[in-house]
This record gives sequence, C-alpha cells and structure tokens, in this order.
Amino acid sequence: MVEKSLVLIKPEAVSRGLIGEIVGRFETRQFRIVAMKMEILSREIAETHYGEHRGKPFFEGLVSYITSGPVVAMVVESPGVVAMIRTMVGTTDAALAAPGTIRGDLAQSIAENVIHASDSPESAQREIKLFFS
Ligand code: FUP
Repeated sequence: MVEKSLVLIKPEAVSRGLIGEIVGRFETRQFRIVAMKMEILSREIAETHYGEHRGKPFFEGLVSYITSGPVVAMVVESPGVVAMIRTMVGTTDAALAAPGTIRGDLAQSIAENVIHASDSPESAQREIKLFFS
C-alpha cells in the first residue's frame, strides 16, 4: 500500500548545507517526494509536533532547537515508506546510530540529530496535516 512519511531536515542540517545530501538519499532510494517547503517553525507548531514529549526534561530544549532556524519539511511517498525511512534514519541517539544511516553518517548527538521522520503511518497523517494544511 502506498504510504506517506513526514520528514523534517532539522536546523543544524540546513545550516551545515546537508539538504542535498539528505534529499538525495531519498531520491536515490526511488521514493517520491510529493511536497517540500522551507520555513522557521512557530513555537505552537513545534510544541504540537512534539506533543507526546511535553513535560519531559528535554522538551524545552527540543522546542527551542527546532525553532532556532529554518527546517525543510517534506512528504515522501512509497509503499512501506515509513519503516524504510526509519531504518535509513537510524536510532534517535546519533552517537549510537549505525554507519550508513543518515544519523550515523551525519550527526553525533541525540539533541542535534539532523532529521525527523514519522514513526508510523498514523503519526505521518497527523504530522502532514500539521505541516501541509
Ligand atoms: P525520533 O523519533 O528518533 O526522532 O525520537 P523521539 O520521538 O523519541 O524524540 C524526538 C526528539 O527528541 C529527538 F529527535 C531528539 C529529542 N530527544 C532528546 O533531545 N533527548 C532525549 O532523551 C530523547 C529525545
């Protein structure tokens, strides 16, 4: 079944000039990019997007980080794409992410881990509505 995932290229990746590197990996994998935009997220959108983490010790830092500069938001479409992108992205803590994954190749820490990708088709639906209303 065709599935969609919401991907965010996070501020430090944008400022480091990694947009092409990250988008290129999805193009090389033959996924379809069906929407894309660059913007600075409002606090409200950031807090809603990461709503499940509200109240956790890292929440405040996470929201100020994700709103600290422009992100690139995109919708990627392909059968089974959610799980495939999560595998390509690697574990949340980039220090532990396997080489060959986006985080394992491009990042070092859990706080600045270069990319977000939806963790389920249901999350993807919710997130796509938030970013591309
Ligand atoms: P992921 O789906 O891999 O992006 O990870 P989570 O949804 O668990 O976490 C969302 C974001 O919170 C991560 F990108 C980084 C941040 N985070 C921290 O900064 N510290 C933590 O202990 C856990 C997550």
